[in-house]
Amino acid sequence: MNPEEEVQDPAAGDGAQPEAAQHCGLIAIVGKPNVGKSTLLNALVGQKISITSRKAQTTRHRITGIRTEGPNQFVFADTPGFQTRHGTALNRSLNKAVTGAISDVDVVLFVVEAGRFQPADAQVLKLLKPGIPVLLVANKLDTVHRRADIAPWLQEMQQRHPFAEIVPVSAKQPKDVKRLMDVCARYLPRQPWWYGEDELTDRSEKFLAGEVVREKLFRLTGEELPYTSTVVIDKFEEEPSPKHDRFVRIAATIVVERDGHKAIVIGDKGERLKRIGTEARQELEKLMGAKVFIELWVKVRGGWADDEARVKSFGYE
Ligand SMILES: Nc1nc2c(ncn2[C@@H]2O[C@H](COP(=O)(O)OP(=O)(O)OP(=O)(O)O)[C@@H](O)[C@H]2O)c(=O)[nH]1
Ligand SMILES: [Mg+2]
Repeated sequence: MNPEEEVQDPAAGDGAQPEAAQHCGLIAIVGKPNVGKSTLLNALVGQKISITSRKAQTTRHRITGIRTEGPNQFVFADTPGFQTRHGTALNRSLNKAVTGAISDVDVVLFVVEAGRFQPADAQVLKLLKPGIPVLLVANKLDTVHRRADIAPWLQEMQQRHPFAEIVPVSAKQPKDVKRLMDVCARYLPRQPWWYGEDELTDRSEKFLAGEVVREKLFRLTGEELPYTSTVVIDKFEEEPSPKHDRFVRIAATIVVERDGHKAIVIGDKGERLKRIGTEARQELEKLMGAKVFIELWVKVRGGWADDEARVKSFGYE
């Protein structure tokens, strides 16, 4: 078989691809907090892998999301928003995840909000290594009401840095995401795939469980709760069940910094904590195809985000 023919036909992807025709590459997604990196990762992978919220510092680890289509295997690395303000142990860990993810990649998606380029964006741009192509992804295009305003800004961006390409998108618009995928495909070297065709992430179900609880925590508390809260999974056990194909028992602790924060998380008569648990359970049941039982606790650990040992013990590298 002529491998070139395979490459020409991305729709021919549901069977095995001959190794000689396979393309595979690593694509880092970086940017300042809250620009929509994780929303984009999920859209590119076609499934929710990485949690998202309106709060900054939602992503706290490098998270791999994989998409295999036709001859192409895209290995995306979502990263935390780069922190420029406070040098806490947690922030240092977040930034380490960013700097660790940008070397040895085939292409970088540098995500900014369309029409905006701020000092925090410039700091991220400075981290990028010469020699690796950078695509400027101008996200949240749907929030730009006067499209005419965007043209001069795009020109300004082209002058700022020799971006390989500039791709304006809305992560919430499937046709934009498809267009971005097609651009990314051009940067995948020809080499055998690194992951199985059906693999979506390198993260365990236990890790995802902690992330989903943290997402519900962030979404249901909003601005009231500072970002210095985290979730630790104490138990993640698959148990035999006569009624269900899979039954998973999870216990998790939400760690906050102050008694006042604990009260916010628990809510009136425990209502909020209950809702966090219910929403997390429903989402995890779908994600894992299992019946899930989840038990949540709240613990106060003052100053944990600035305590190197504690930050490590809570699973941050
Ligand atoms: N209107 C609009 N909102 C978006 C778009 N992409 C992301 N968002 C929203 O922006 C917020 C932040 O999205 P995330 O994907 O969590 O952003 P992030 O860059 O991963 O944030 P951190 O992990 O905290 O650095 C969420 O409320 C998203 O729903 C978009 O294209 N348009
Ligand atoms: Mg994120």
